[in-house]
Amino acid sequence: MTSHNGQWRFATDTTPEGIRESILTHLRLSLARSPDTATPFDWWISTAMMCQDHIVDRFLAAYRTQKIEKVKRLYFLSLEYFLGRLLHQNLINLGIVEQTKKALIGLGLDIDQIFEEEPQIGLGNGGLGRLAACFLDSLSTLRYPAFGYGLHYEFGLFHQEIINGYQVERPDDWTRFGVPWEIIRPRLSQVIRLYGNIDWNGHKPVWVGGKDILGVPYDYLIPGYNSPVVNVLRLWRSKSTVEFDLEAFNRGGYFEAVAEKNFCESISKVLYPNDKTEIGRELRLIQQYFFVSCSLHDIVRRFLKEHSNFNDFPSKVVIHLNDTHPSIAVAELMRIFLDEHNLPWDQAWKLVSQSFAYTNHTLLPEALEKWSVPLFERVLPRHLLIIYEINKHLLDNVPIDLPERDKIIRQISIIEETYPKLVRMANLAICGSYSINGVSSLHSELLKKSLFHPFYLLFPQKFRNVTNGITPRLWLLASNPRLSNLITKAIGDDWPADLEKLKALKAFVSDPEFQEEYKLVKQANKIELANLLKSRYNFILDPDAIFDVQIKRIHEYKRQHLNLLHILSLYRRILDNPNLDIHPRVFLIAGKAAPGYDLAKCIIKGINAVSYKINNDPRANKKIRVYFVPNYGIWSACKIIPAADVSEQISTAGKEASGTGNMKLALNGALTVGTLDGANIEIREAVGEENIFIFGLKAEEIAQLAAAGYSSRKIYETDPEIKYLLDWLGSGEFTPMEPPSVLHPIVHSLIDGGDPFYVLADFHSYKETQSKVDQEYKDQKTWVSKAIINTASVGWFSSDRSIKQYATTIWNLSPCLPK
Ligand code: GL9
Repeated sequence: MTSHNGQWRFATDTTPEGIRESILTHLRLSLARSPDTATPFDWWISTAMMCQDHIVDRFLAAYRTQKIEKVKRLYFLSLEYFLGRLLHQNLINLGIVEQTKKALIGLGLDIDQIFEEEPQIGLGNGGLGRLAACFLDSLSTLRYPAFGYGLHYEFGLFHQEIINGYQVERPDDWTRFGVPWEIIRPRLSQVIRLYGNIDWNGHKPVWVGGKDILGVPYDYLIPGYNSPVVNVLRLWRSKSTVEFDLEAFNRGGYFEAVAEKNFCESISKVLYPNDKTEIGRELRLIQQYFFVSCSLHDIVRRFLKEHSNFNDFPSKVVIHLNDTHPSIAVAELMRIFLDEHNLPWDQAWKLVSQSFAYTNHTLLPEALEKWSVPLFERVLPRHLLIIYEINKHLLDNVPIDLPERDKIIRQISIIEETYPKLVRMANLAICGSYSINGVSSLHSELLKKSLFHPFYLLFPQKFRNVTNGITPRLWLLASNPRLSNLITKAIGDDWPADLEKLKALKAFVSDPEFQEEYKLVKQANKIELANLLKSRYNFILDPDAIFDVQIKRIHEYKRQHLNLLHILSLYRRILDNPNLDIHPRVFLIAGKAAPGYDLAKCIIKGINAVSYKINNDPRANKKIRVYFVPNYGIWSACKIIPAADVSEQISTAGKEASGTGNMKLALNGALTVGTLDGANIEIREAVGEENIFIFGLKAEEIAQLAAAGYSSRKIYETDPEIKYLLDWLGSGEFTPMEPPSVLHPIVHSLIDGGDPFYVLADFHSYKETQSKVDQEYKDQKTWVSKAIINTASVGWFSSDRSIKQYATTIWNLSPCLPK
């Protein structure tokens, strides 16, 4: 790359001929393959390497300027990054899709088939990890200097197979054939410590003994859309500091010799597939500490290369805690300042508490990590002392005259006085951060009112809201080319960089020609999905039916079983009245259940059992069909979302912090059936209440019902339809080859289990709303105009808007353009 009159020109050739040459060179020199023996996988690697060359050029320029200008950087700490596939997105962001397509055609290859060769990078569980990936895209797009930090899991999110209706998990060995995006930098490895003891050297505690672990950085370069800036996602992989205990081996102790290595490598071995509930406690704590410690040492190292004085730290470094998982960072940065750089406590605390910002992603209490003090003390003895000291300062500073002071002290304390005592990591994150935000306006309000209320009383100025967003580059431009082309034809091509430009589509809402084209796009997407699901799973989808989709992790609070009850009620009405006048509908449900979450797995079985029965019942299968699409992930989302007519966002109000699938579906013209929960509320404001189907109890009504005493058994006993449906589900009729008790856990949870997510309370409201959907779909003209209004109105939900809001209101970060 060269600088010419202040203009950077990239040396890499972006003509189809140049791209072709580069692909061929990589095939020959990097893979030692010739075109006549190359497999499609070889071609995809060569194409990715060509793409990477362009990215590297930009990265070097961007990083060089950041260094020279000593800019403030964002450091984003997240235990999850759900990246999916990168080739298509990277080519889009570099602006070389068409050239690459031509180059590949010249080589006799189809670009879409090459895209399909790429293994998914599934280092995340769901919304939280995908949000982190969208944020990386937006950070580079908006030219903000940033590093993402995380863990390089050897196994990502499990693959889901459905066998006899049950979820079966298979390991995700995603790196097996190599990853061309990775840049391994062993020279930048970090050594971190675990376990050991405290030596009281006079008054100064010294952490001695313990075990050293090596963290090796694997870098992913993240280009932005139409942007010269490339940022880095640095993922740490754990290794042993001593490769191999030769002495033990020579003594004949082979297993002893490799035991140490195995322990160290186990740290970054697997992504915990849990959604919310905590498991595998010690290893999980070590995972969190390992990646945080590696990252903070890397951050401090870089800071000291550019600055001489720690007083500048908060003005040059902002560290974002993506959920509670990395909050040990507050104690670790204190330890680095105190023990490794000998700063006094007050100065260290000032720097730390001005450098961290924290996003909370859920109100569900089981997701807020709490570690038992004995475990914590064993693994991180020095950090426990630091946390005690932080806690003492926190509690000492509660004003003497504060009403209910003792109660508030008990609630905000970082230590929960149970037996054994617990370290409350969320409390540590809040007290160590200058900013705390929720991810939708309802969620941020609920944080202040309930979960973090005592902190809000003490530090109201810390609390903010930043509603989530999605990157339009993936969730429209890459995944829905038909709609993208139609939009570009109507309003020009600058919407992917400024999604609010979609508002211009409002002029076309009543334009018959545009309506017709929009409808054809949806129809073509539905046919494509129908063909795909037919060839993969032998599913039969009538493209003229309503495609009704619920795609997300399987969880009681997301209420896939409410969807199931409604499907059963429709089935029953069809059996009672074969002439029932409803528009044909296909219910598509997809999602993974945490392997240890039995009820969620039972819900999957229930959906598959009902699906089998209905799809094979000629009395019903022309009107309704139900399919569970296996192995939901970014790939299937990109296929399903463009084809959806109805988006199910039916969580118990107050439980879904934001949701982001709701935004993806609305953007692609599906109408939402939803509760007033999470970002659904803001989506309703954006699209207007005529263009969304809202039902069910509101968050405060749920709270009132809970306080008044909710009896689901009473509903079951007094509501004949609900009684019929639950008895039917539990009758064994849907699982004829298995004991009738197979689906009892679902039925039991809804009756005597107390129905903790108010499924029965919302059933009738849901059912009535679904009839409205059916009625309204019959008027296609109105339906299409509502779909267009949805697409036109949700531009605000771009992750560019979220990131701009973070940068200006929380991080105080400026864009940095390479010179
Ligand atoms: C989540 C929330 O539950 C979602 O409502 C929210 O949209 C995302 C992103 O902010 O974060 N929190 C959380 O733990 N998950 C979320 O999806 N769970 C998973 O990612 C599996």
